[in-house]
Formats: sequence, C-alpha cells, structure tokens
Amino acid sequence: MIVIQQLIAREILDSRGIPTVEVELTLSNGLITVASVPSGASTGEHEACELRDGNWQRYLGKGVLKAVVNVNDVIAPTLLNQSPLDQASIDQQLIVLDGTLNKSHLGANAILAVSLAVAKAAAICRQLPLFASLNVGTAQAMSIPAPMMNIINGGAHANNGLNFQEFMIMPLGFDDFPRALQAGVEIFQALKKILNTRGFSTSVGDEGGFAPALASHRAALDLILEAINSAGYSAGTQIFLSLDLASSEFYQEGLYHLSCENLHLDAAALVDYLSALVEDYPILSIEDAMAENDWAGWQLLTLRLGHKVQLVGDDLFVTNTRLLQRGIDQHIANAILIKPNQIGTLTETMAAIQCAKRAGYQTIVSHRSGETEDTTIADLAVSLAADQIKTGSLCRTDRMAKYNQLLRISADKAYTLAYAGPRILQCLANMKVT
Ligand code: 2PG
Ligand code: MG
Repeated sequence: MIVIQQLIAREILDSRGIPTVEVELTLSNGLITVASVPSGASTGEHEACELRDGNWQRYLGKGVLKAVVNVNDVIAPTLLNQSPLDQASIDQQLIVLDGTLNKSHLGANAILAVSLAVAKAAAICRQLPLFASLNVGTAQAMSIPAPMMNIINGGAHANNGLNFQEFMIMPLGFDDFPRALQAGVEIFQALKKILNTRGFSTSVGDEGGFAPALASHRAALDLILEAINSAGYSAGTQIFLSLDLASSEFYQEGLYHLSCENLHLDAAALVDYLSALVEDYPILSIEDAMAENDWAGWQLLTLRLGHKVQLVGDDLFVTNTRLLQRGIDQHIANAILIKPNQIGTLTETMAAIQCAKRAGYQTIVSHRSGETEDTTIADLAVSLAADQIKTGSLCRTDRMAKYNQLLRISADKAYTLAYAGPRILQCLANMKVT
C-alpha cells in the first residue's frame, strides 16, 4: 500500500504578494505532490479562520509561519504512514486535531493545504487525473463548468470607485469550452480597445479585470455590451452578464451605500435598483446582492428576483452546509458560491456542492482574489459537475492557470465531457423569460 511518507509546509506568496501556505506531500513510492491555498479580500465574517502570524515585523503581520509550523509539527506526525485514499477520514482527523468550529487552532489555511495535497496524492495512487480521482465514488456524471469571467473589477479589488466588485460575462451559448473561452478572450480584448480609445485606464484589478474609473455601474455594463458587440458576439443569446456586488463591503447601519452614484439605499430600494438592471440588461446572475447578515434583505430579494435570475450566496453561505441548509429551508437565494478555503477541507467543500445540488441550487466553484498557481478548483468543478466556475478575467497567470487546466481536461480523449454552458443557458435563460 502506498502511504504518506512526508508532509512539509512552507510559506509562499500569492498573486497579491501576500504570504500563503504550500504543502509538499511525498508518497512512499517517491512521488511528490504540491498544493497551495488562496486568500480573499472581501472575506465573509463566517468563513473558517485564516491563521496569520500578526507579527508586524514581517509582511505587515500577514506571515503564515504559525500555520506552517502547525502542518509540520502537529498535522504531519498524525498523517504519516496513512493511505491518502480515504479523503473523508483524513479530513475528519484534521477537523478533530483542530478541535474548533472555525478551524482557528491550526488554521484553515494549514488544514486546506494538507487536504488538497492528500487529494492530489490519491489521484497519483489511483493513476487518474485529479478530476477523475475526485469523482470516484460520487456516482456523478462529470461536465466542464461554464465560466463567469470578471472583466471589470471594482469594490475591494480595485480603486476605481465602483461599488460593485465584479462585472462578469458568461459565454453560455457555445457547444464546447474552448470556443466559449475564445469568445471571452476576444471580448476582453475588444473591451481593452474601447477603453483605450475613450481614454480610460486599461490597468487591471486583483482578478485581472480592467479597473476604469467609471461614473456608474450602468456605464460598466454598457461598455461590456459594446465590447461583446464589437467582438462579433451577441449579448442575450451567446453571452450573458453576471454581477458580484459583494455588498457587505458597502453596507452600513441598514443602508447600502452606492457612493459612486451618490445613492444610499435600504434593502427594498436596492432590490428595486437591481430589478431595473435585470430588466434593462441580459443579467442572469447576481452574487451577494445583500449583506451577509441581512437575511431579511435576502428574503425580499429572493421573492422579487429568485424566479428570474440566479441569486448566488457567497459571504452569505461561506461554503458551509449549515448556513446553506438555513438558506434552503427559508427559500433564500438559489445558488451557492463554493470556495474551499471558506470551510477548510475538501470533504466539507464537496459536501456543500452535493447539498446544493440535492436542493436544486446552482453551484459555482470559485477562486479567491488572492490566488496561487494551484489549479485544483478546475478539477473540483469538473469532478462534481458544478454548473459554473468563477476564476477571474482573461489575463494574469494566476487566473489563466485555471482556464488552461479546463482546456487540458476538455482535450482529454479518455473522457468525453460536455460543456455545461447550454445546460445553464436553458435553465437560467428560461428563468429570465418567465
Ligand atoms: C468573491 C471573491 C472572489 P474575495 O467575493 O467572490 O471573486 O473575492 O476572494 O476577495 O473574497
Ligand atoms: Mg463574492
């Protein structure tokens, strides 16, 4: 039996130059796997704990040497000589070793890096690609997720004044993933040209989307529609729009402050504002329209728009099945964003996807704004047939690495995997029409 022979953690840097955890796992057959974890900027209050050193002499307190020590001194001795094949058992041991509800003892960053490295080691043992190995025992037909591409950045990911964090395109009306990706790239390039011509900045934000200083959210949507058109695609049949408001970032004392438009709205007024946008633009998905603790606002929103568009809970659910179940029970939102580092183990992440699927919620596997070259989320999305993947814009290697992995998986002749775009289109576009 092949077993875990060595686990070594180290501090590496993410796409923002901020420390994060990488784990290198050596198997008894001599093969080595490496996994690293990402980090958010607009993090949800209820996320698992990202353990940081807090020592201001190093990396402004953001070092992760304590998490590294936790892997090397606490986790490694426990997992040595175990087979990596039973992911659920290993993740359960990590949860028990930590002993807290939010993984604050060992750090979710330490725990997840190990959990992901173990999954990659299991794939080696099974001699399967990671997506196929993750699929073992799930009885789930795999597919390639439809991307949400974040081509204009705002909020906490840029300093352009836009309050909404992400303006995304969804290339749904294509038969295969490579063609859908090509459309996204061509639209991104068209947008660059338009911004350039109009004298706007073409600098990019944290997720590789442009960050022009625009006067309103509608101005951003108009520019994107223009870019779609100028690249030769049709908005509303091939390409759709999607927003992440990340509204906890601009919610204060009961009001949503859209400072760039000088608007200060209560939940009902924000729902009106969004309803008008949905009427006027081919928007199929809105994430975190309401703040993470504004469940009453979420209820209003879902009643009004839940039959028309995908309403995604990110900070609201934080990939936590307990919070998701509350949403399901109260008929709040109809989709969940899945971020492994919000919950801290792969097993719990996969449980959240499966729970959402059983309830008929759409699933979107997501990166963080601070990323590494690790591409596990691409394999994860394929393995459980997540409907969509959110992995940033169409530039910068930290984002492109995930798209490139999906290209590799699409091209794998041993598997015939359908592109989920047309399936999502049918589901969401029908919603919008009715
Ligand atoms: C989000 C994410 C990823 P962050 O809000 O959905 O786009 O941002 O990683 O900063 O939380
Ligand atoms: Mg979000």
